[in-house]
Amino acid sequence: MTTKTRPGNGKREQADLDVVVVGAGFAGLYLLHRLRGMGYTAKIFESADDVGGTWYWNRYPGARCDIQSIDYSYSFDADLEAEWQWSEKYATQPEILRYIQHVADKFDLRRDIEFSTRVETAVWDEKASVWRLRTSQGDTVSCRFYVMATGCLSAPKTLDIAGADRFRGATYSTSHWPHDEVDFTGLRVAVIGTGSSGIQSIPLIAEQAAQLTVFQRTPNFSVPARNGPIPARKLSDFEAGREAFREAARWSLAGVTVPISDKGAMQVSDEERQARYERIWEAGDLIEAVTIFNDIVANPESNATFAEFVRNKIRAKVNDSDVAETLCPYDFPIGTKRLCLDSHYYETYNLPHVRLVDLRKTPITTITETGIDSSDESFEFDAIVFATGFDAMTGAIVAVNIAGREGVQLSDKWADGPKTYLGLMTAGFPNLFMITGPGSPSVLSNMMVSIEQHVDWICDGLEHLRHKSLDMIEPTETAEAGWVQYVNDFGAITLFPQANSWYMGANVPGKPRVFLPYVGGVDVYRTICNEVVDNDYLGFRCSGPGGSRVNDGIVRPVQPDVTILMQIIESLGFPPINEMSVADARTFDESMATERPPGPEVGEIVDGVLTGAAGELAYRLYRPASPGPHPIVAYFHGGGWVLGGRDSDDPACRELCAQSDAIVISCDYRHAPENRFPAAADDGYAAVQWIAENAAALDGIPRQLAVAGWSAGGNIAAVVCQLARDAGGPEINAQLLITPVTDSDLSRDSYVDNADGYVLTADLMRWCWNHYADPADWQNPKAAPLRADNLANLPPALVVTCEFDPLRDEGVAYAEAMAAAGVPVRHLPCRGQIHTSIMAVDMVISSAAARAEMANWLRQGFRASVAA
Ligand code: N01
Repeated sequence: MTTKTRPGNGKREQADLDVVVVGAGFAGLYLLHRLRGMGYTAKIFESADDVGGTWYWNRYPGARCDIQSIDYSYSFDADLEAEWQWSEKYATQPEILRYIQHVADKFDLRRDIEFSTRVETAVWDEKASVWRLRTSQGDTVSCRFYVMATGCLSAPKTLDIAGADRFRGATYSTSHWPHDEVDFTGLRVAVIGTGSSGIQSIPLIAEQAAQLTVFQRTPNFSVPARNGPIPARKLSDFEAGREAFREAARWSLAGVTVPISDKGAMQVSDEERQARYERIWEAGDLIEAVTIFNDIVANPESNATFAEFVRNKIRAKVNDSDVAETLCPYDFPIGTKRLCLDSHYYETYNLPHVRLVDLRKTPITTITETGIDSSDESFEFDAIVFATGFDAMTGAIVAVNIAGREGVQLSDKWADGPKTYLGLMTAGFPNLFMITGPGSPSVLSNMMVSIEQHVDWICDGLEHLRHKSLDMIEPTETAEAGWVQYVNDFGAITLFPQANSWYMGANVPGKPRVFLPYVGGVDVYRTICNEVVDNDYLGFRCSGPGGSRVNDGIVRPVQPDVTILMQIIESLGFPPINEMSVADARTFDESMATERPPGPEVGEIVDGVLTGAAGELAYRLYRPASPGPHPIVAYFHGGGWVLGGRDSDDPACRELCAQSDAIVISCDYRHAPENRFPAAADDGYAAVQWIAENAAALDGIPRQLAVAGWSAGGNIAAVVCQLARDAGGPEINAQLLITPVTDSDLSRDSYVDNADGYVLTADLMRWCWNHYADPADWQNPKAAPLRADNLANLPPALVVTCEFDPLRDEGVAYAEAMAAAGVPVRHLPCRGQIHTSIMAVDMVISSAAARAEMANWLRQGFRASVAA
């Protein structure tokens, strides 16, 4: 193929094609159709000799989709939808392939597909601003845009079993099954691998084989598919309004409309939990299985109940109890490896000619000319079936030698794990798109919905460029790093990272262990992708004859579970607290405290009364379960000196007690506006004096005393340390200041940047300050401890700040000022957290590590003070 120079543009070369697409599966075909419709010249290169992608190759017996047929089909063409009828709930591979072939025929797609041709190298030519490709046929072709539509599960994992090439009998791979029918009748057959492919094929191979031996390394969870006719309800929903049905799927969690529970598994009675599990066992739908409760893949306790339910089903189905136990998975949470859907898989092990070999007990030592040797037995076989899986999500992409700017190889850039922006593009590789790439919902969704969304997004992007006379688009490094972080953060608040799954790259030796897909759901993901566009392609740099521009930024800098918390709060539609009367604000604040998880158990909780600066004050004491005596932490609640109390911070105090192994005494203090400055500070100091004097009576360790507080409570804790220093006691070992108020300057950057939108607003802080103190007192170090002349000789401090908090900068300033005065200070900045999320025990998982660190710091501080 030749290259031409674009008329009227001496600088940029006219490419042979506007777009080259790799892969003629569902993604490539729809993309080709769209591109043609938009008037682009486009071609697909496909290594197979026909369309189909994964459904072309995976022809093993029993191969079916595990998403229901109606959902797993294109939505872009009403005629196509109307004319195609699926015959079963879960279509077989041949039927799906017929559907894809029908689509190729209907839209006359084959004429722009070069079959039996691989793209071997793709090199970005910076000067000409084109991609230069070389194919397995020796052709070269240039294109402006290059799209990898190569599928997530298309590159088979390299066989990592010794002697695999020695076997003289027939070998088969589920992922590259012969086109001619394979007949196992009368044969001794081995199957290695018990993932979805193994679990689907084993019952059918067993029907033919004289002997079937299954080599299992890791058992998997599988639920019955209950295949049959398309469920009547689903069919009628679909027929009643196809577009509405599709639109609902596009805005659903997994690209399939199933009811999503708003309850966690532990929030219902044992009977209801069991009943729900039984219901989904009958339903035969893997999306429903993991959404029957909203925390199956997030809460270990909930997960364990479902896992045990499935294990009991396995035990009930398999006659031999040892075999049943071998089939029971224990070493990963259910749902964190793709749940399998089967037809009579477990029952197959009741057949007399089927045997299960547990490779955990007797690993394969080698494959031989005639069979398989395990550590304690030699097996003879006529045929071996490898169902050993894929180099998922990245394998097919890096299989092409892709070189971006300055010749950087994509495989090198991704050596420590894939880095993408939105799973669609990667920095340094302009005009290279991936469909359902790593960092997008892809394999955690109905692929058809995700494919269509990506194709549409890419096509809209190309239109945008054309409209603006631009021809180059690429994510910025900042945007990409932010997205990679966000995808990891989302993975980290689930149980997925606990499994050695292909989602984690853990099935391929040497592959970096990184959570590959985006777990936040297709609905949230679609919102984000749209937001990027609406914000003028946030995170992208674009250039071309129409100019160049960079719109740098991070699309989701807040932790995913914090965002969910903020959305819940927003959805409640309450007016801002600072627009409420104090009485209403307190009622509201108290009502919020009743609707949350209680926090962990502690040894004992006792309410009592201590002596404040102007009378008695209530306190709540949390005692660890371990034998006393214990060090004591005097804790001051948040609430802007106006709101809050022992109840508001109760879960946080329980957790602090349980994790620090110290007594935590949550002390009341007089509230403003009834008792204005310095009442709260004076009460705080008096409370600490009282605690110090009564430490032994409280079964605390005398002189093992720390102060802690959150927000305005952090302000009181900081002030108490200064007062104690100046008054010569009591001795305080440590101060834990959690997002503390330390100053009255409301003009710092963090006040401006986070003035609104992160629950604690600048207006609310102003409301608190106004209630607490006269402006004349705002500079007083007893109100604004940062303003103290002397910050030396204060107790060692841990200052916790949150990224999206108006109080962030004053916390940082206080930490720096104390450090400059010689105080041992640790600053713990909490990325992606807001003022309230840091204390949301059992609601915000992403802040748990920070709280554990605070408790640990206290624990170590107490230990160090004992040693000293
Ligand atoms: O692959 P897998 P798969 N020695 O990786 C074992 C989709 N899919 O092709 O877990 C011994 O799940 C390996 O053991 P272990 C679906 O998303 C969908 O079955 O590594 N054993 C495991 O048991 C699915 O999740 C459908 O210890 C070895 C098995 O091989 C994904 O594709 C159908 C081994 C591989 O399981 C992948 O499924 C089919 C070794 N050296 C696939 N190496 C449907 O739509 C690997 N194993 C229904």
